Amino acid sequence: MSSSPRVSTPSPQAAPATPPAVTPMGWMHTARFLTTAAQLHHLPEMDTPEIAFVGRSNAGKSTCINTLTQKKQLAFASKKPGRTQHINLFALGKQGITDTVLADLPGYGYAAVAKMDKLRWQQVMANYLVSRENLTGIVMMCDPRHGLTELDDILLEVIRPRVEEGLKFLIILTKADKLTRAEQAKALSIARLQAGGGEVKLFSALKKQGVDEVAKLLWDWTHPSAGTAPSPSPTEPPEAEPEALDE
Ligand SMILES: Nc1nc2c(ncn2[C@@H]2O[C@H](COP(=O)(O)OP(=O)(O)OP(=O)(O)O)[C@@H](O)[C@H]2O)c(=O)[nH]1
Ligand SMILES: [Mg+2]
Repeated sequence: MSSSPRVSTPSPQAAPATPPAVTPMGWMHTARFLTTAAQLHHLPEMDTPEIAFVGRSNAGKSTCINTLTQKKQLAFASKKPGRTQHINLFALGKQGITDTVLADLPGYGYAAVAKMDKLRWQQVMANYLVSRENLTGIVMMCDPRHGLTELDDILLEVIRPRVEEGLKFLIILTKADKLTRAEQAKALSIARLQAGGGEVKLFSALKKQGVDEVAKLLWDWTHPSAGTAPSPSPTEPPEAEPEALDE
């Protein structure tokens, strides 16, 4: 990968203590498009922490990024599965200084994709997850109505050694608005058993459920020296009106 461009940004550890005015949500709102790549060697090498969003096609990865960052068009979201076909990187950080990168990955398990393309993509993703040096955390998006699928389990196996070495891991149960409270509680306890000690959170882009909590967790992952961000207040009103989602 020596031919790849190296994007050099200050290490967050070396940064001065974060001013208290920066909240995880404020930090999320600094998101901007960084680059897109169809293949691994086209990704810029970076030394900033990177968090990858992975999961089945249509699980809600791109919508989750748009909801967290409050930018409706940042990542391409669509009713049609297979919408995201490249690795798309987004930069986070105040004053234009990138301190974290979010990676929106194409989904897997989309039946209409040709077999060879599927295999090629699985290989690209496995290579990315195993070899991306600045990868700090993985967010696995899972529609709790389908549960963790065989491909999710394969991915969990691929990343297990890195998780054991300290890579952060979160399962987000998406589209929680589709479940009753009892179903949400059940889905949460099942996923916790499968997460092998990783975190699990319920999330709804429609109801803005779990948004503050996920933002805070990602902040804590990537700013270990800044201390834990204050927990979001449960009474805090949602930052935006619910939008119409069609799935
Ligand atoms: N009801 C509801 N629908 C959602 C939610 N999140 C996403 N969706 C819908 O689910 C569909 C797929 O969302 P995407 O964000 O494009 O899914 P993706 O995981 O990025 O899909 P690929 O790019 O194909 O891998 C869209 O129609 C979204 O509107 C949610 O929290 N609630
Ligand atoms: Mg997508």
